[in-house]
Amino acid sequence: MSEKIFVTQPSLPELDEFIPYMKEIWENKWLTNNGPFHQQFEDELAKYLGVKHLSVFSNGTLALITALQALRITGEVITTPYSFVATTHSLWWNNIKPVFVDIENKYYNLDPKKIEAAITPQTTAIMPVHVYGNPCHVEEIQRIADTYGLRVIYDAAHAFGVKKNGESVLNWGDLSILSFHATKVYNTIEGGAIICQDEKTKRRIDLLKNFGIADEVTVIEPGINAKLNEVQAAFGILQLKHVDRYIADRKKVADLYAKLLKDVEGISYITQEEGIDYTYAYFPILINTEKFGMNRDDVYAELQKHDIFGRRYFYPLITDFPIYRGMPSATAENLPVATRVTKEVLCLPIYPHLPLEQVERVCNLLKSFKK
Ligand code: T4K
Repeated sequence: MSEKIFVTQPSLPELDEFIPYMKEIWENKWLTNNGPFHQQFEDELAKYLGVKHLSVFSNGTLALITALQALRITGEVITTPYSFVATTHSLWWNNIKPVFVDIENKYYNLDPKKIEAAITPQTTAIMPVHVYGNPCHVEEIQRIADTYGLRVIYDAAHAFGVKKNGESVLNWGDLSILSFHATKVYNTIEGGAIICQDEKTKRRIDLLKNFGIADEVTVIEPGINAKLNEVQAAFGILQLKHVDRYIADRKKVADLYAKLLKDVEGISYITQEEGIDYTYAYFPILINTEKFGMNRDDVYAELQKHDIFGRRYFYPLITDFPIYRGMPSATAENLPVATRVTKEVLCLPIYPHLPLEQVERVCNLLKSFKK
């Protein structure tokens, strides 16, 4: 048996590099609750990302839940069925009804042309996802939000470091959230952030992630505990020193996949628009059964026989899970593009230290399956 290759593997610095940070924490005896590393991390991360204000979190899901609380979102929120369940779960935890709108054909993001038809008097916000880190149609979404007086909260869990025309995509909308989970381009083991546009909103978010505590004797909100501890904040600072290399190495993997799979009939992949700085979070391919001669699930299973563990992100659709499938907007007729894409997508292994010979091996196997 060869070594198992998973869809991803965490990017890690050398262990020795982390020890001095740990020593400092041990000496400080300050482990959490807005400690010195936490503050330094927020400053350095905001600079790296090119955003004005951000608040780091213990994970992306709590960041999403808190983002909705920060803007006091209620009623209905328009969102996508083509994402990780955390997107919609964050609405559920806030007692908000998700209204599902289909995705477009090219990047599999929320289709702006279909948003207006889903707006009702109860709609208060749009929650699009930059799926795989490809930017949504941000200008059109903002135009709709402005016309109807809606808030926009981007689930940017996959969009660490992504830029459009030189500017961070995280600056679009009212708020954006990031995930720093182990499987992401940039990780703090677990972690996340909310990016906001002004200091006042940051103060509110900071209160909400710390039980709503304003001072020793004042609790002004029913906040939650979503703080990032000092060990992970320090790890985040260290990871920032390496992340450009992680992204450059991911690009090599993605470029090789693109080169080797370019002319394989029945396999397609996303190509970036001009002006996008992409960070290669995922390498999804779409398998057209008729043209390729084998369906996605068989390709997925065949690769596993060779110890290659791709993932069907995002299958099933969120709207296929029992908690959501009874909703009027969750029908396949309402979501034809998502219903097709979820059956065809397979995310191939991608991470900085994935040997390029393994990329070649995956591509050769795929070519050998073609009928
Ligand atoms: N919004 C969106 C759009 C998201 O995609 C996510 C998370 C969120 C919100 C919520 O953010 P967080 O609350 O998670 O910060 C993974 C991740 O757990 C999840 O963070 C991510 N999205 C989702 C797309 O993928 P699984 O269930 O696929 O993870 P798992 O454990 O199967 O890991 C995938 C592969 O990675 C494994 O086969 C092996 C490898 N792996 C994984 C871990 C955890 C390692 O090699 N080492 C590791 O430590 O959900």
